[in-house]
Amino acid sequence: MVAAVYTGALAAALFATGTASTPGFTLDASGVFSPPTATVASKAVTYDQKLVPAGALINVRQQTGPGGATTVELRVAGLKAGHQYGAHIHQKACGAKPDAAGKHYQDKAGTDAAHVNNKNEAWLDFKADANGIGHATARHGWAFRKGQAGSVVIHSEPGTKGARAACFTVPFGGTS
Ligand SMILES: [Cu+2]
Repeated sequence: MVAAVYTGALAAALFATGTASTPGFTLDASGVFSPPTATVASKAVTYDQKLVPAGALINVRQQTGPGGATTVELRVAGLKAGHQYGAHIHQKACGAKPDAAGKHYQDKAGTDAAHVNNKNEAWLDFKADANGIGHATARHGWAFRKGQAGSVVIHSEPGTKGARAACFTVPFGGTS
């Protein structure tokens, strides 16, 4: 009993130290896809309704620990059953045009193979199941730079070749 109380106090002290240097961050964002022509603008925009129909659902969760390690979870529903999608975190918010989201978020910026991969970028490729439900998780030892990760873009195929089928604006939190 005494030992348990002592351990708890120690853990609280360690946590407080971590919080002071690099605060942790959590986010839970959900959206319903609609075309960019919708009267009421949505944070979730579909550019290809064959792959991401209007009314499909998306949920994105971010958890960044006090040390900066970051986990992002993606869940989608209402997509094309059995289809293989690509998905990445992009730099900017979504817009009426697919290009609005800008480039992939990168931990270390660059354009060669050493930079364009799922270790230096946050990829969330997934396959929709028979019910059109998909999920993916990306874990990294690094945190986003504040204000530089703004959306999840869903692509027509896995990897980096697919067209932009849909986009969800997410204000990912990070360090400055
Ligand atoms: Cu992308």
